[in-house]
Formats: sequence, C-alpha cells, structure tokens
Amino acid sequence: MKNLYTKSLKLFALLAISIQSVNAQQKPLSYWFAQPAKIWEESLPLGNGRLGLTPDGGVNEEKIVLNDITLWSGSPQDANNYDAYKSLPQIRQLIADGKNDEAQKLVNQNFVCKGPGSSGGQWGCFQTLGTLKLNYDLDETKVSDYKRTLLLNDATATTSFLLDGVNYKREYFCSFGNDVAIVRLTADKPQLKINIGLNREERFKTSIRDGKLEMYGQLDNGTNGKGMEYLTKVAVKTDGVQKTSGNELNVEKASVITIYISNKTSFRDADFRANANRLLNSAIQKDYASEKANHIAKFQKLFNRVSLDLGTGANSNLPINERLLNYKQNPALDLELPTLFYQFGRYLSISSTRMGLLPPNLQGLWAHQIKTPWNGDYHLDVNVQMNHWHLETANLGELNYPLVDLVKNMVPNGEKTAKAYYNAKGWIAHIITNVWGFTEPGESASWGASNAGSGWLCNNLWSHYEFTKDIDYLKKIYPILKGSAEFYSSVLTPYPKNGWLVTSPSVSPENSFMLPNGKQAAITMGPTIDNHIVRELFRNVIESSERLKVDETFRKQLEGQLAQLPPTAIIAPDGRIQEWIEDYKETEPKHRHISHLYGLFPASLITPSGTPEYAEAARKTLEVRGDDGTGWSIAYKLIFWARLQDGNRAGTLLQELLKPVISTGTTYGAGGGVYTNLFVAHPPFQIDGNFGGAAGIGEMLIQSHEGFVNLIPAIPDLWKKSGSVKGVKARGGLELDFAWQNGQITTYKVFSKVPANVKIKVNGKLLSVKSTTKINT
Ligand code: FUC
Repeated sequence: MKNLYTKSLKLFALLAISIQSVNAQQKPLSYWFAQPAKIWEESLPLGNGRLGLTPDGGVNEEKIVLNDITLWSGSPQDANNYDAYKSLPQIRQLIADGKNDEAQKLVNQNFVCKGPGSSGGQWGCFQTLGTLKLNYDLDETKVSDYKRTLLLNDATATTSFLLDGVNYKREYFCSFGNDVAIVRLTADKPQLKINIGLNREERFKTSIRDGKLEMYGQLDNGTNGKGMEYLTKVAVKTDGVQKTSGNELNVEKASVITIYISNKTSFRDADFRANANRLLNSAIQKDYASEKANHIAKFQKLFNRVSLDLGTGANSNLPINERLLNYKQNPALDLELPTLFYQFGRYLSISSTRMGLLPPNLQGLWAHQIKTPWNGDYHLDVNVQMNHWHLETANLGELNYPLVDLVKNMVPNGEKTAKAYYNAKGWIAHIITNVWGFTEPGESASWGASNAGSGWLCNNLWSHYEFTKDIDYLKKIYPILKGSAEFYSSVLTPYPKNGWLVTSPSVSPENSFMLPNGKQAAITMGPTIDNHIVRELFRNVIESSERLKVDETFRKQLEGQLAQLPPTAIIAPDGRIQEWIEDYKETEPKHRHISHLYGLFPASLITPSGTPEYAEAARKTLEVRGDDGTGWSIAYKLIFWARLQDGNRAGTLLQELLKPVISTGTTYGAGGGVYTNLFVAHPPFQIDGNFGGAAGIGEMLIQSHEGFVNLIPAIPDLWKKSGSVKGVKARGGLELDFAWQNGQITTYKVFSKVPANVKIKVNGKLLSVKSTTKINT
C-alpha cells in the first residue's frame, strides 16, 4: 500500500514538473468590489466560449444576466441588388470627374443593399438570453465584509458577506467541463432561503417540468416570426427543502444550494431541446468539487500558457473602482493593472469563443439587452478584426478558427455580391456581417460602401499562418485569400490622372471630406486603406501560391498589378499620411477611424527602420488625431504607438484607455475608457477595445513583423525597472520567455517545435540564435 502511495506521489511530482514546463503559470490575478453592481457594466463577466453569466452580486435580490453566443434573431437573406453593376460605369465616371457628391447620390440609390439592411428584422441581432433572478430573504442593511471578486486564473467569480453572524458565499462559473453554468450558494448555518425565476424582455415562456425550471422562446426571423429557438433549463441540488411555486423554484433551510443552468439554441442544432436536457442531466450527476476542478483545469490549459509580471504596487490590492480612479493620477502605484488588463483580454477571449462555434461579436458574448448596440454584430472595418489582434502573441492562436469559419461561410454570398455590384470574380464583404452570412454593402453610402471588409479579414487569416507556418492551415485558407484577391484584381480600375490601379467606388471607413466645390462626400476612388489592403493581400497570395506551388498565371497577374498600385502619399506641408487619393480637406480631423495607418498595423508596410519617412508621417498623423476617442480607437492608437516603438507614448495611451467611464449612452468622439468591471467603453460597452488593448500591450513587449524578433521594443520607463514574460509567441512558430532589469534584457529563451535559426534583437543588437525544441509550441 505504502509503495503504491509513494509511487503515485512520485508520478504526481513528475507530472507537476512537466505541467510547469509547458505552462508558464501566472500568479493569481483578480479584481474585486466592496459592493454589488449598480449597473450591468459593474457585474462580473464569466463564460465558457458559449454560455455567459454576469452576476451582479445583489445581497437580497440578485440578477444574473445569461448569454449564449449563438442566440441571434434574423435569418439568411439575399439583399443583393443584381442590377447594381449597371450603374458602376456612371458612378466611376462621376468620381473621375471630381463629382463625388453626385456619385454618392447614385451609390445611395443603386449601390446599397436591398431592403432595410442592418436595421431590418431579417438582418437580426445578437440578444441577451435573459435573466436568472435569485430572491433571497435577507436584510441587506445588516451586511458587512461584502466582497465580490473575479478570479481570472480560475474563471470563477465569488460574492461573500457576513450577515447576522452568518457567513454567506456564492460561487459562479460557466463550466468548461460539462458546458453548463453553475451558481453555488453556501451559508455556515442551514438558513438559506431562495426563490429562483427566469425571464427576459420578450419572446419567452417559463414553466416547471419534473421539478426543473425551464424557459422556451422563439426569436423573430424577420419574415414569418419563426426564428431561432432556445431552451433554458434550471435545476437545483441542495441539502435543504426544495419546492416549486408558480414558475419558480424555491429552496429553504439549506446550507448549500447548487444551481445548474443549461441552454441550447437551434443554431445548427435540430436537437437543441434534447441537448439542453442532456447537458443538464450529466452536470447534475457530477459532484461539485470535481466539476469545478475539471472546469479550472480545462480553462487553465489555455490561460496558463502565458504569464506576465510587470511588478505590483501599493494600490494593486484596492477595489477595482478605486484602482482605476488612482491609475490616471499615479500609474507607478499599480504596476499590476496593465498585467491584469492584458490577462483579462486573454481571459475574455477564452471565455467568449470556442473552436467550432462563433467568434466574439461586438460585445464578445455578453449582452444584457434585446436590442444590443449595433446589433451586437460583426463590423468589418476594424472591430471584429481587432477582436483577434492579441491572440497570436498571447499564445491563443487556435481561437482564430471561429473567425476563419465565419469568413468561410461568407464566401458564397460574397461571390453573389461581387457579381451583383461589380460584375466581378471572387468574393467581397463590405462593412458588416452577421451569423447569416451578409456581405452586401450597408444601407447608406457614407459608411456602407467600404471595399475593405473582405481584404481586411484576410489579414487576420494570414496572420495565423505567419505565426504558425502551418502549411495545412495555409491550404485551408488559400481559397478564401485567393477569392478575395480575385475580387480586387478584377475590379481595380485606372485612376484617370496617372493610371494607378484603384478600387472604385469605396470609402475610407466612416470618414468624409470636403470637395473643392465645398460639398461633403465619403465616396471616392482608392482610399489609402484599400491601397494598403490590396498591396498586402496580393503579396500574401503571391507568397501562398509559391509555397503551395499553384496558380502561377494568377500569381503573375497579381505581380503585374502590384507594380501599378498607388504609392502612399504624404501630405505637404504638414507631413501626415494622406487618407484619400486626393488631398481633400477633412470634415473631422480627429475622427475615430485611423484607417490610413493600416500599413503600420495590422499590416507591416510601414516600420520605423524600413520606411522611416512613412513612420514619421504616421507619427504626425497620430498627433493630429489626438489620444482620446472611442474605446477601440484609443486601443488602436496604443498599438500604433507601440509599432512606432515609442514606449512612453504607448504607456500614455494605455492610461487613456484605462480611464474610468460611467456613461453608457452612445458617443462617437472622445470619452472612451473602461467601466469598472474592465469592459472597454466605446461608450457603450464594446469588447474590441479590450482585445485591442491586450494586443497593444503585446506589441509593447514583443514584435516580430520586421523579419526578426524584437524584445521589449516599446515599454514605458515605468515598466523598465524589472519585468518578465513567459510563453508569448512570435512569427515563425516561436515561443519566448524573457526577463529584464533597468530596461535591459537579462535572460531570454526561444523555443520552437523543431530547432530553428532565429534572428532576435536583444538590447539593441541583432543576434542569430538557435531555438530550443519544445513539442507543445
Ligand atoms: C463602427 C465604428 C463605431 C462602432 C461601430 C460598432 O461603425 O465606427 O465607432 O465601433 O462600428
């Protein structure tokens, strides 16, 4: 017996060592509040890539908002205007003649989607699933020691307090084990009393069946009202007395109550009812401790791949609302906040998307309304792309696959759209998409006619290849990339003044300009962003076709066209990058979109060492745009400054992004920041800024887009004293650990699956080193 015991101990120790060597365990990270959430944006986000929970921690009445990433109204539609291409020559001629305002009128008539577009019922909306309402029988005026915490490392939240000498504790998580959400209530005396109900604003019916609470509903599909269906089931395990009344579950005299919440929608699942029941029944059978352990182990498999230490500070243990207030004044007293924000970005990704499902939408997975802002959809002129920018360096590359699937499913409709509007080959998506594969232009020319959507998505797809060099993956995405390049290749048209090949009509996302005749317009030929996207995409498709040894003729065609794309223009005399093909006067010089710096990021066409004059022009562009903006815009600027390798300015932008925001109304100008639960505020809440912020911190710590790995290329003086990073990725299938002191790298290790020669810049010197083999890289 003893022998067996020591043997298994040894085995356990061995296992622990090997787990440690693949996992760079992050020291515990959490944030907490000393009171319940007063607004939803103060509640704690939990998710398992499909199901989401945001408990508000109310003492006597607790609301827990429920989400399912697949819950969408609307339905597939064909909103292509198949006659649109007929007006293309006239639109192009008007633009060529400098009559962009007249061209815009024509675009608004013929070159938009058919029907109401994104404001229509068929287009749909990502919606909240509803609210789990927990009514306790507690006198909240007597509460002390209240604490509400989100534990990032365990993907678990807790609420605890003392009342009348009794300790109450609540634990919440969306299990990565049995794919249900779980809420566990405990008290150190058997006097827990609770009523449990479910509701939502519309389209729901609750009932009790076999002692379980259920909610069923069907959303609007925009045609006959019979859209997506869902079934939510709630069951309870307790040591107390369980009853039902009306459409509620009641428990009393309990010291422990475990609530299981299961939900399935009919999204790609005809058996959703049976599956909702199956998930619930199998979860109930497991004991709580092993379910929780399984949940944590599965979550940590991804989360623990990266650790970051930038130090801590006197304010790091304060409640999060106070930390945020203090950070703006004195970031040196909370060096842990950037680490928390970075890891929170990774946490939110793992929690809001899952292989085989959907990418995070504008709100990730978390929405508390039926009419979610901007339909909670997928915007293609920065937002959904930004949602994925941090993933590669953050060692979560496989979380790009749901986006790859989304894009793949857009291609068939995108091919119809390419034919309908441009009589072109290949596929195009414009500015917005949904889970139903929408690719048509939006309903208004000023924002809906962007040609950039599909090409920009291809940048995300390509980026995963650059980091992994996985040739099988390249084979899978190549038809998508090629189809996108085919589109641009067949629509490029000569710019009348000099024959440059340009897109037309298009816009620089959501921005507009003044024409020499004093009229305002957005419609143009060859906005800088399109030129950058086409240049980058063609290069990537050329490289892919060489690697895969296919499509030589097409490759030659792209090579020929590449040479005729417009060069990036710098405005004289102020030296900024020009946003449009002509030096038009901007209507809004501080506009939130900074699309003409696409070449600086996410592309690598502009770099401080490779193209110093353009880097300088980018810097001037950013100075004029200013640091403030919507949440995602601040995050984008943070990334830009990191790419310009200005660590202190990147640090300033991070402070700007971490400024506390209360307002939830929509604003488009300055005023972005974070809500106290660290959700980024556009305002309103929009998750792209969380992911963009994490990407920015990633770019401050490591870059690899210039043909070599660059360690700490853009950290602020504040972080220089000491720091360490483990498990981050670089292009070429590399994984790195490194540490620094006084701004100088003191140790570094480079790993890869097979030994490789790696170029790496360390303390300003470009070195050639051999990587160490690590199978799990
Ligand atoms: C684009 C942006 C807005 C917002 C919306 C979801 O329209 O210009 O700022 O992020 O997407």
